[in-house]
Amino acid sequence: MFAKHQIAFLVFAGLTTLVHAVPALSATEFQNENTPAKRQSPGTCPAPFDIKTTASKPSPFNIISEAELQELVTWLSAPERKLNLTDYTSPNLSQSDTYLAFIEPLISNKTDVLAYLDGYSSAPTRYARVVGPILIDATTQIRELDYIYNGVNGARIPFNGRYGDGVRSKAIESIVVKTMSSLADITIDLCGFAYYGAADERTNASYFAHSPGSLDGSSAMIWTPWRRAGLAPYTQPSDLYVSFDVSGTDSSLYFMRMIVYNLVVYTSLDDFREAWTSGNITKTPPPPEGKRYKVDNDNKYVEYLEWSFYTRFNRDVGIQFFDIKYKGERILYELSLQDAIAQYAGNNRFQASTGYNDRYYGIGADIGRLIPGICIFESDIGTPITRHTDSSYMQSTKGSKLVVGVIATVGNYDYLWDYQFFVDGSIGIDAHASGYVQANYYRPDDEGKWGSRIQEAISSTLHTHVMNFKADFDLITPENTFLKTDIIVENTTQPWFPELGTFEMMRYNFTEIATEDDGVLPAPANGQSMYTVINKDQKNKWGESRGYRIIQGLSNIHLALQNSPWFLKSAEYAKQAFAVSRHHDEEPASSAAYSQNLPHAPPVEFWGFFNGENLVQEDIVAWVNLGMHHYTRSEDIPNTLMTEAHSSVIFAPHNWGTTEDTVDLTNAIIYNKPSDVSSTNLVAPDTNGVNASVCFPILRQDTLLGVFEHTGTSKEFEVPSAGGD
Ligand SMILES: *[C@@H]1O[C@H](CO)[C@@H](O)[C@H](O)[C@H]1NC(C)=O
Ligand SMILES: *[C@@H]1O[C@H](CO)[C@@H](O)[C@H](O)[C@H]1NC(C)=O
Ligand SMILES: *[C@@H]1O[C@H](CO)[C@@H](O)[C@H](O)[C@H]1NC(C)=O
Ligand SMILES: *[C@@H]1O[C@H](CO)[C@@H](O)[C@H](O)[C@H]1NC(C)=O
Ligand SMILES: *[C@@H]1O[C@H](CO)[C@@H](O)[C@H](O)[C@H]1NC(C)=O
Ligand SMILES: *[C@@H]1O[C@H](CO)[C@@H](O)[C@H](O)[C@H]1NC(C)=O
Ligand SMILES: *[C@@H]1O[C@H](CO)[C@@H](O)[C@H](O)[C@H]1NC(C)=O
Ligand SMILES: *[C@@H]1O[C@H](CO)[C@@H](O)[C@H](O)[C@H]1NC(C)=O
Ligand SMILES: [Cu+2]
Repeated sequence: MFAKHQIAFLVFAGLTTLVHAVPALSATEFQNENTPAKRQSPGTCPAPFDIKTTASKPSPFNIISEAELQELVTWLSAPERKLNLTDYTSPNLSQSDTYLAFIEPLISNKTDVLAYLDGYSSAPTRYARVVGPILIDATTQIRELDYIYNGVNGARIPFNGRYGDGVRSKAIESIVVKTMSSLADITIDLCGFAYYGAADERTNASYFAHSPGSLDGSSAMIWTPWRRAGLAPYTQPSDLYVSFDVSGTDSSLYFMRMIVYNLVVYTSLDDFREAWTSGNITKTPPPPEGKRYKVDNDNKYVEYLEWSFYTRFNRDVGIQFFDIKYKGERILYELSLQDAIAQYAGNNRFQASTGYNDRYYGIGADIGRLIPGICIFESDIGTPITRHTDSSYMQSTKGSKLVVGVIATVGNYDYLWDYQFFVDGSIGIDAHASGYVQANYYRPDDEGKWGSRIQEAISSTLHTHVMNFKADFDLITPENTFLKTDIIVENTTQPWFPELGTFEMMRYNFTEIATEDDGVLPAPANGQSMYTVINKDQKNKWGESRGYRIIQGLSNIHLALQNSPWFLKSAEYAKQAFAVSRHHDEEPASSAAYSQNLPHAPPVEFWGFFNGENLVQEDIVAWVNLGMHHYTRSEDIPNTLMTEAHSSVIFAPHNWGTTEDTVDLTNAIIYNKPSDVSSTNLVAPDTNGVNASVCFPILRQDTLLGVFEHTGTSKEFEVPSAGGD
């Protein structure tokens, strides 16, 4: 059995957010009316048609019905269970009560699920998390759910480490109101807001309790960062932080521990007031106007992408991009593939010495030979760019991108490169490869060292693909700087944590790549370095250097071999993750077509670009590799699969500007909660000019949950229908 006060909270492990000043919606407000959405379309676009299939076995993952869970609540609440449960719907529910807060089906052990799925066992016994098994009959028992918790406390969550639910918030709110209302005159002066309680109409500040609010459960001490209240207070911070001791169940014992304003610690209300009265507090600037998640209803801010660029076609490398601009400002002068190489391995004359420079064969020349080569289309990115649900509104920005797709067939391989221009100012490159592996004669004495056996007498061959890209950033002007931002860990102290002494804290540490001597860079271990190109002479509104970040994606590999005779000097661009050099007209490309048969004396020796030149606020070029180590397998027959043969990189704005400078909110929508939830009137959602598709009639339960669509690559959106049923 669980100890008193534990039962309800165990299940919340991992959820700790505590939001104040935003009353939680009750579940019933979201309950749908069990009316299935109509599939018949009144308009012109065809209704989606469901194609039916049946799983070979009933799911072992969705095993307990709503009705059964309700039955379980009734069973748990019976006096014979001796749980002394207070009804969780009681208006007088207090944090010292024992109550059911959460029940869910327990995921079955994998051992049992596999035994069932693989056919040698019946369906796993069904359990509910909190209590189980759920069969309500004479054999039903309660067991402590402890086998999944190997921490020092097992399944027992100390009260001070409990989940912050509404009942807990209510208890904490008392000391917060008492403290903050007594400081209202000071907070109005320093921060322009005051707090008298969530429901008090004079209140125009909000706070939340930071997490974690306890370290080991022996006490609970929270920090409350203070913000201006409003639709999205996350971007309305102030410099005021107040800490409270909220240990234990008796809220009358809670007390204010510390106030920190402008980095000065005050340990009592009197100290804080005295400093303020004597003019000994340096006032910090008020919070900025935050527009990030706000949609201007009057202006119906809807635009299509703001990108512009030139393309060029080239025999060696195919499509190249020049003068890429976003909102009229130049981001890249050039973005282009330099070469696509493949290095093979083996112990025979042919495989060991194979090293292809596809630029030699002509990546451009091979575009469109077998497949229509280029296509440009707009596509959904599969996720929203932003999304957030609050109690009073719900917003989302549909993620769209323009894709310039390039497919080249070079010999045994097809390459597919997607250049993508996102609605948020990001540029992505995705590379895929498919085709025939260059197979080897199968010899048992090779012991599989260079590939697996894939046919009676055929072995596949280990090889590496590397695709080098030139990214000549010209952020507004050509003079840019390459900045490495490391996340480093230090032991530190902070005056407001006297109880901790020294503790580990991470921070940024900046290093400019000063000269070409440092221009060859590894892939950051654990992603703990960020690479950005910045323009130190172009500051954004907040004085930060405007920049773009180079973010590694999938499989950003380079050649494993550094000294192979077959790529000795001809593929130096493919021997590190990143490189940054000074632009010179004499150094337009990292590779050359005629390198193929001159690996010891290639026309272009990439490392020759790196000769100590200054890189700070110069015209710099970043060289980035995509690729795949091809661990060949039987599935490569007949053709390599693009699902796995996939590599990517993203260039994303980094302090490029404020949201209104950078993000194209074309597809932003916001739904506001109706003031009267029980109203039968549909409140038309603010869709920022984008109306819902006629294929998805808006029903009453969609007042907060809605869908929208837009079509084509133009600014035209589908005409809405009235919807409803
Ligand atoms: C809730 O508390 C109030 C005031 O203490 C009391 O009058 C009321 O009967 C209580 N309600 C329940 C359901 O216990
Ligand atoms: C049962 O719960 C009530 C309400 O929280 C509490 O006052 C009472 O002490 C509890 N009884 C026992 C035996 O724990
Ligand atoms: C899952 O496996 C663990 C370890 O064998 C066992 O202790 C536990 O009872 C199993 N849980 C269920 C629900 O069968
Ligand atoms: C908050 O209310 C106070 C008066 O109580 C007022 O002086 C202040 O300007 C208000 N702040 C904001 C941001 O509306
Ligand atoms: C003002 O604050 C400083 C630092 O907190 C302190 O040293 C000084 O004594 C204070 N002066 C007055 C007049 O309170
Ligand atoms: C911080 O100090 C602890 C205790 O001396 C030590 O074990 C740890 O390695 C230090 N961490 C760093 C990042 O120096
Ligand atoms: C932080 O950056 C500076 C300047 O680049 C460098 O000298 C120093 O070694 C870095 N510190 C750490 C801990 O990496
Ligand atoms: C969206 O629907 C509203 C209400 O039906 C209509 O007035 C408006 O013109 C529509 N907007 C577009 C872009 O079709
Ligand atoms: Cu391959």
